[in-house]
Order: sequence, then C-alpha cells, then structure tokens
Amino acid sequence: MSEYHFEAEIVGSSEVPKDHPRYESLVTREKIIEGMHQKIVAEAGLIAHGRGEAFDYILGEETPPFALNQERLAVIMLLLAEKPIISVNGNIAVLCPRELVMLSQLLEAPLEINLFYRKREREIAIEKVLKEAGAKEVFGIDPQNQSTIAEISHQRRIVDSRGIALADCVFVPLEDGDRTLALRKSEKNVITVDLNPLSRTSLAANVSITNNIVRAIPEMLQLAQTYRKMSSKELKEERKQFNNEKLLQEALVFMSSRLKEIANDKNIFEIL
Ligand code: PTJ
Repeated sequence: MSEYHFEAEIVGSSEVPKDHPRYESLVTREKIIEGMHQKIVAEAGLIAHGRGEAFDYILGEETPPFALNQERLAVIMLLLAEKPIISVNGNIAVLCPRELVMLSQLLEAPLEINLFYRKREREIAIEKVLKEAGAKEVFGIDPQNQSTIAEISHQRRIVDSRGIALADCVFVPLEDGDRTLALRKSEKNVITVDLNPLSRTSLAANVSITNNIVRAIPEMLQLAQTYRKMSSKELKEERKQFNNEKLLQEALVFMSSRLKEIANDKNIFEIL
C-alpha cells in the first residue's frame, strides 16, 4: 500500500485532492459536471463555465476594485427597484444556491427559474436545489402562472406572470445576449454577472458585473446588508457615484494591463 495519503473533497463521483494548487477551481468544475449529471446544468453550461474560467484567469481570480463598484451599483439598483427579481439558471443554481436564497431574502427579490435550455426536468431539479437551500417560494415553475415577453423568440419567451413579467429590474447572471436585449426593450433594467466584458449581455445590460459569480454573490450579500439601511434618497445619491459604461471600460483596461504585466514578468515560468 502506498505511504502517501492525501485529503480529498468528494464532489459527485470525483475526488479533488485538497493539496492541489488549483483545488478551488477543480471543486467548482466538479460541481458543474455533477450538476449536469443531475440535470440541473445544461450541457452548454459546461462550455459557458470554461469560457468564464479563462476570463477569470485574466482577472487574477480575485475581485478587482472596479468589480466591487459594479456590485455596489447593482445592489443599489435592486434596492431602489419597485419589483426586483432574480432569474436563476442551471449554472448559478449549483454554484451558489444558499447565497442566492439569502440575497433574495435581503433584497426582497423573488427567485424565478428561467432557462435558456428549457426542460421540465431541469426546472424541477433546480426548484429542488433552491428549496433545499432555504427558498420558500420559487417562481417560473407553475404552468398556471405563465406569461410571455413578446420580444423574445421561441420557448425562452415564457416567464412567470408574478415575476419577470411584472418586474422593473431583473438580475440575470450568466445570461444570453438576445434575452438581455429583449428584457431591455420591454422597459426593464437588466443587471448581469458575466466574466466576459465583451459578451453581448455585458454590453447590453444596464449594470454589468465583470466578476466570477462565486465571488460576486457573497460580496453583493455583504453590500446589501449595508445599503438596505439607507433611505431611497440616500441610495439615489450614492448611485450617482457609479457609471456602468465607465466601469465596463475600467474592466477592459484592467484586463489588458494585467496581461501586459504578466507578459513582462520574468518569473512567470518559474512554477516548479
Ligand atoms: O441553465 P440555462 O439553460 O439557462 O443555460 C445557462 C447557460 C449559461 C448555459 C446559457 O445562458 C448560455 O449559453 O450562456 P452563454 O451565452 O454561454 O453565456 C454565459 C456567459 O457567462 C459567458 O460569457 C461566460 O464567460 C460567463 N460565465 C461563465 N461562468 C461564469 C461566467 N460569468 C461569471 N461567473 C461564472 N462562474
């Protein structure tokens, strides 16, 4: 028997060694894979995750100052909204279900399952995850409460008549560009989290958070604790400090500067 023992985290059917230098990234990846086996995550969700990981490398896998400001603006907008809603898809349901439920409670913004790859079995699986994470009510699952958004094509137009249909501010992390544009055309404010600052969603949203969802949601929770104590007048004043377009430009400048710094770093190859 080998003398070498290692501690490992079991995610689904995989063992992730705790001493692996990329332990957290591997655990997150395994959660997405396991989520796909459980019909929570769409197959395309794996591809989306890989794209996100590549951009997160460029960010340095931590929250830069501009992203914290994007999160501040997002929380302020959600608190100022009359009918905010949080749209949940497969990826975010496996990555941060408890934090999503807590954010929903703090912001008084219901959770609505709204899938790009709409399948009944996935809706049911995601509802189960959210309920197990503490959600009392989940919109988007009851056929009796369906409504449609005219600007969206195919089945993706179906929304909950009590949720996205009525909402004035929709928080849609990891969203598709067409739907973001359609939601904007229907006069709703759209807030997204997308590691790619050049995606159509990032460019089309009213507020784009260029950060990993696994960091953004817990940080938004902390910010919500502070901002919810402010009056609408104070929040409106605070909102004036932030400009979405400027923050998105800062994201691009940050990423390009970081790549230049890395390219000039003589120690970059010394990983052994
Ligand atoms: O569960 P469904 O059916 O609603 O489908 C969800 C996905 C994500 C598969 C669907 O919306 C989709 O295909 O999205 P896209 O068009 O691939 O866009 C996803 C965006 O999210 C990409 O720009 C990724 O870079 C980004 N992304 C991926 N993982 C993360 C992320 N952004 C932030 N945090 C992440 N962890």
